Amino acid sequence: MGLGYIGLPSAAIVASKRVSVHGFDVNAHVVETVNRGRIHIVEPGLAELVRESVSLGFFEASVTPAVADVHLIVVPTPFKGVHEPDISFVESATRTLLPLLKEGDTYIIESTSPVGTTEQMAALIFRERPELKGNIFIAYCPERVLPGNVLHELVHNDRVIGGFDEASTEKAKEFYRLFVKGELYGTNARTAEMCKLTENSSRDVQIAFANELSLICDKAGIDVWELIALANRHPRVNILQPGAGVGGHCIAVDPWFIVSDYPREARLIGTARDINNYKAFWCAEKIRSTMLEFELKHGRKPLVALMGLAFKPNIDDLRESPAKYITQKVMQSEQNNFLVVEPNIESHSVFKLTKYDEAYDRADIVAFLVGHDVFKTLDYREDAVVLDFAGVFKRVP
Ligand code: SAJ
Repeated sequence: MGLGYIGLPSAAIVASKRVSVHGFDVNAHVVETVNRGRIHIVEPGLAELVRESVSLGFFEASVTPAVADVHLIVVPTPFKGVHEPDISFVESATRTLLPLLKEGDTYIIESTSPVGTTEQMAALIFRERPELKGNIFIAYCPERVLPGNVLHELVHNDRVIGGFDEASTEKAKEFYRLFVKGELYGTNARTAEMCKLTENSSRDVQIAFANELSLICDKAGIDVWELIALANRHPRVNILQPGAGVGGHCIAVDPWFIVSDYPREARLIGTARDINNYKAFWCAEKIRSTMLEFELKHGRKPLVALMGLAFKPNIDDLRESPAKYITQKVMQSEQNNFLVVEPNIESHSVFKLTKYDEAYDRADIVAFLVGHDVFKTLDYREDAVVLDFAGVFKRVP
């Protein structure tokens, strides 16, 4: 249920094991695309896998759900209100499925979910279909794949499987053994839900530490990249990299699910979110103040290159991107005098894109917002003001 960034690759991988897969999605365009053996998202290797499994007859999609033995819920869990988790898609997928559930079925939620969601869905199922109590298997098993490396990680990552009861854990493990080569670790549903939120919060907190250091170093006149590289030579220190902020629809979102439910306790997690959001704001302010300094010094407005729009290096995904936020913010009052660059996409509906090398050569001020590999091929320009938020020119010992 749900043929998005995780549902579609999961469906294709299971189908590649010659298991019949029925993909359900509410979006008719997605269903039509998949049934033609095509894909609607960008992910290396996925197009071939979907084409093959559809043409061999093991994978078909539809806007209506089907009777099956195993049901995977892989729908989005966005925000509502002020950073509150919205599980309405999980609930509506479950309600759609309700009339089709039968004795012996396995129902698994993979969507990132606040603690207690699986118990809530179990209660919903048993309320509407009381005869299924004790007769179906219910589990939570979070996806943990990295966009850009999804097909490899779906197979090779270890999985945490939290059953509603022990029999459910075992039954869900049986399903994942079909295609997972990593270890399968059993636990209860609440722990598995919290485990997913913990993984992404842990990364967020660690990046916030690096971003905080970058602000301190800017004031102290210290090269943060060199500092972190040197500190990491300590055998028990491993600091992540600062950047223009934290983006994507996972790490910038999931920690709020903990903060929202446990606001008094989750102080570090909430503060990390604030620091990482603030970093993007700070970068925008830094670009603006550098532009003003330039104008005062040279008596004319500078030409500014904004290098990168994606939410992280070497991808074409702009969702929740701090680079895009910074670009919008600095171009709010005037659109002239900016060259916007994103080498991983052809065009953009709002920004006119300039080739990265041309923008770099022409600009008076160059702000690196994303550390794309192609930017690292450029020679450092001594005659321009370079704001290297992404560590493109970092020289590490
Ligand atoms: N970032 C930094 N500094 C770093 C590392 C990352 O600023 O040292 C930034 C990136 O530029 C990006 C953001 O953090 O803006 C997130 O990027 P990411 O590569 O850390 O993670 P995602 O969002 O692509 O995928 C994460 C992964 N989670 C963890 O690594 C704990 C992935 O395994 C999850 O499956 C995915 O979230 C998800 O779907 O939840």
